Parts: sequence; C-alpha cells; structure tokens
Amino acid sequence: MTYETIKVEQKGAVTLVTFDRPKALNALANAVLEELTDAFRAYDADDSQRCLVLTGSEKAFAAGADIKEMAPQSFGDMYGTNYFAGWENITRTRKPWIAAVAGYALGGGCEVAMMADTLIAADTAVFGQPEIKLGVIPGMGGSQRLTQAIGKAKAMEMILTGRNMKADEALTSGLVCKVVPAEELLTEAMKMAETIAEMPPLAAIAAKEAVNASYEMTLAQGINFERRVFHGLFGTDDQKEGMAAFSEKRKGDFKGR
Ligand code: CO8
Repeated sequence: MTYETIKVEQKGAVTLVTFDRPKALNALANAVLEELTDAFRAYDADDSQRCLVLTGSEKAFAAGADIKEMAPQSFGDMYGTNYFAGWENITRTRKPWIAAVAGYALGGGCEVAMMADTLIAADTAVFGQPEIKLGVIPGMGGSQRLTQAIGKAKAMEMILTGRNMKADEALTSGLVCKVVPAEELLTEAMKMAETIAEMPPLAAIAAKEAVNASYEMTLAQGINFERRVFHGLFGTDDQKEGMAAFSEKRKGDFKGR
C-alpha cells in the first residue's frame, strides 16, 4: 500500500510511523485510519520488527478526528458505517508500540496516543478531549482510557470542560511515562523502542497481554492469568537463553522462539 497521510520507516528493528498531514495538523481522516491500520498490521507481521514508535510533527501529534469530514454526517451515516470503529484494530497490535507526542494531541489524537502501550511527551505536548465544544463526546475510547489513566475526577473535569492538559500535568497525572525537551523527543522515544526491541519478543507480547488483562479482569483472575503466561514462557528458547546469558554474564541473544 502507498501511504499519503503517514510516513513509515524501518530503523533497524524499530518501525517509525509519522502522521503526515501537516496542513490539517494531522487530523485523523478516514484515509489516515486505513493507512495506519495497514502499517500496524505490517509491523505486527514482520519478524524483523520488534517495536514501533508513532509520532506526529512538532506542532501536532494529531489535532483530532477530521472535523470537516465529520461535520455533514447524519446519525444514519455514523451508525450505519460504524464510523471509526476500525481504530480499535490498532489496539489489537500484539507487539509493543510507543506514542511520542509533541504539540497538540486533542480529541481523537489524544485517544490514539492513549491506545499506545506507553506515551512519551515533549515539553510542548498538549492533551485534551475538547469534543464537548463541538456538541459531541470522545468517540474513540477517550471517556474510558483517560479515566483509567488519570482517574474519574480529572477525566470528568477535562471531558466536561474541554480544557487541555500540558505535558507536566500529564506526567504528574500518570498519562505519560516521561517528558523530555521537544528537540530530544524522537531520540528518547527511539532509545526506549530500541531497548524494548532487544528484549525477547515473545516475553514482550506476553507482558503486554498481562498488563492489558488488568483492565479486563478481577485481581484474582488477572494474577492467575499472569501466572499461566509466566509458566508458558518456560516453553520458549528465549527463556533458556535469557537465564543462561545471566549466568554467563553476557547479553541475551533472543530469537523470538
Ligand atoms: N479536523 C480538521 N481540520 C483541522 C482539525 C481537525 N480536528 N484541527 C485543525 N485543523 C485544520 C484547521 O482547520 C486549519 O486548516 P485551514 O488552514 O484550512 O483553515 C489547519 O488545520 C490549522 O489549524 P488552525 O489554523 O486552527 O491552527 P491553530 O494553531 O490556530 O490552532 C488548534 C490549533 C488549537 C489545535 C485548533 O486547530 C483546533 O482547535 N483544532 C480542533 C481540535 C479539536 O476540536 N479536536 C477534536 C476533534 S473531534 C474528535 O476528535 C472526536 C474523536 C472521536 C470521533 C469518533 C467518531 C465515532
């Protein structure tokens, strides 16, 4: 597939995906969804790729769903096409990925960033769910994921007032794992991705499954699930290699088997 709204590059074992609609501040039109879904599917299927970074421009990660595309739609259009339900496919990516956010991550932009396994922010990042000002509410998981990330009081305040949150507040609220100077964002995100890419790939997938299970299961179910997955990893070559490498005081060479 040829991409017109995103750029995809492979840098060693890391796939770098960049939103590329600068004139619309990377607004998430349907074409972006189609291309991003394809890029994520290709990443998941490519054994040479072990982590992915999704980023935008200096000014905007993504300023939301494309308002101009949505404005004329009726209820029947939205409901009939199950508008934007396809974004959930991104969350089915099995391998790890990071959102690296500079500038605006508003509405759908914030929601896509929150689909990532972790978020790293530039000091210029601005997060928000301003949909209420447009007469709607978050529609790509924001009411759920923002609440899970920062708690009900703050999520409710942001979603009801439409106010934005800057990077320092996003860090103290637990929305992002770290904030770095804007000019270092990509370097830091790639460094984190390269570290993840050196880890045993099956353990990385398993770790994601276990952490994500905490959102779907009771504590007892989640701990049981974790233990089963932990036991299962003893069937992999990479577990043997990782533990041998520790004893032999060398770095593990992991094959994803
Ligand atoms: N959609 C379409 N175009 C946009 C969007 C957007 N979300 N955001 C910016 N643009 C366009 C502008 O229209 C403008 O285009 P043009 O030059 O042709 O007029 C260009 O990008 C530059 O934008 P501005 O001139 O506005 O730039 P500023 O620096 O003055 O302002 C802001 C930047 C503050 C980010 C401002 O652009 C803004 O407020 N944008 C909209 C933010 C917003 O409301 N986002 C939420 C959208 S709704 C949503 O995401 C719902 C998601 C769930 C849908 C699920 C459906 C099921």
